[in-house]
Amino acid sequence: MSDTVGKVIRCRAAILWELKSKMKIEEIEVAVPVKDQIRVKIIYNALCHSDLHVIDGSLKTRLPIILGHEATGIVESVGDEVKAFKTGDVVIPLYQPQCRKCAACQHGDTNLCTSLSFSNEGSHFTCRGKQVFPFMGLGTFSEYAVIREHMLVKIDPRAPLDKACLAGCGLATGYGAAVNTAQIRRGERVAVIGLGGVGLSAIQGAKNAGASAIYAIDINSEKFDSARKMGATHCVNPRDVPKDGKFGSWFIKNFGAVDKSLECIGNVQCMKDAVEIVERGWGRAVMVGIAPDGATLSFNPGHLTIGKTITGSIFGGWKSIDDIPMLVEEMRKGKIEVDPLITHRFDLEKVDEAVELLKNGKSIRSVISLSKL
Ligand code: PAD
Ligand code: ZN
Repeated sequence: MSDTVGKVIRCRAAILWELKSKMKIEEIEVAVPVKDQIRVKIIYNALCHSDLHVIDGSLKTRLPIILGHEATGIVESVGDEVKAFKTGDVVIPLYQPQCRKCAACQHGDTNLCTSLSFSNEGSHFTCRGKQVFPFMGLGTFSEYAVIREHMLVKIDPRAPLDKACLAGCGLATGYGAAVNTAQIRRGERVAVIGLGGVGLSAIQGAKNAGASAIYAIDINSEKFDSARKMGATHCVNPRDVPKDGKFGSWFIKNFGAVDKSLECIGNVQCMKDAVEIVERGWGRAVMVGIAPDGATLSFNPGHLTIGKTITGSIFGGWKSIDDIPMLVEEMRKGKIEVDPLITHRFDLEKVDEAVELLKNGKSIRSVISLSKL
């Protein structure tokens, strides 16, 4: 790698120039890292529904943009203020940073580090003279990306990089929402609504936490096999509810209320259902899915009066730099399963095929290969 240090790198990246369009594979320039910046050679990046939210315009960002935030890579070179990383380190980029200095980092109950300033930052990517923005400060659908030191974590170099990338978002988000945010305890009854990479990881978290019943809920019954593999005990399709019925009351009548529910779609109606189906007195409904910009959630405040808790989390509530290496370790030892989540693999040229599959409910995670190891 040494022949690239100190020089601008020209490499391939997938650029979204306009909303609701295909990404284009382009040659871009990636700047030399300065100060606390680190240039990372990206090896794998899995596609998440949050990337789709940008493409379809429901999550507003600047354009043109390089998407991608669920990646593994290898440090190529570092800026002069970087202390904890060196060339060759194996890393996961983190859209949820951990600076260790801000009030949130020093608080035990949250992972929402406030050093998150990527929306105000410029870009290290250019294409044909134009700045191209990195999604959430990362932009890892590129062979190289420049990332700040507190948005990167070292992992065990023995970890399989094509699987460990899922710890950069989907797996960590769902699993953590179950164990950290929902705080699922042994013997509890749990419902997970939405069975993508995030929901299936929530199911695995519930299973490993010792849940006694796990209801996997999705309008796409093709997801039920994967849900059972991850630990679901019952699979429920809301399309089976009689035309004149409401999902919440139908669910309670058939299965009873649950201790914990997790919404893993970003659909406001499903969020209401999640509130509806938890136990009065102690039930906890966790919102994980990201609703479209401008959406509002309304529900009968009586749900709160009778003691239900409604909450949510970003990145599964993990303190990213402290916790992600531990998750990767659990994956390496087989205590956390990843294989059932990876349904497809593509080269960067085929990234739009991965988008179509995810949009149409035909895939869980597609892992895209970028630079060669
Ligand atoms: P995905 O597209 O793989 O899965 C979504 C699932 O929901 C699919 O299986 C759909 O069939 C199902 N679904 C859609 N509509 C309904 C409905 N009305 N009723 C029941 N099921 C339905 O997405 P994903 O798992 O990659 O991501 C899920 C959400 O989580 C998405 O909104 C994403 O942006 C969000 C997310 N949040 C965080 C966070 O930190 N909070 C992190 C990563 C992703
Ligand atoms: Zn994601």
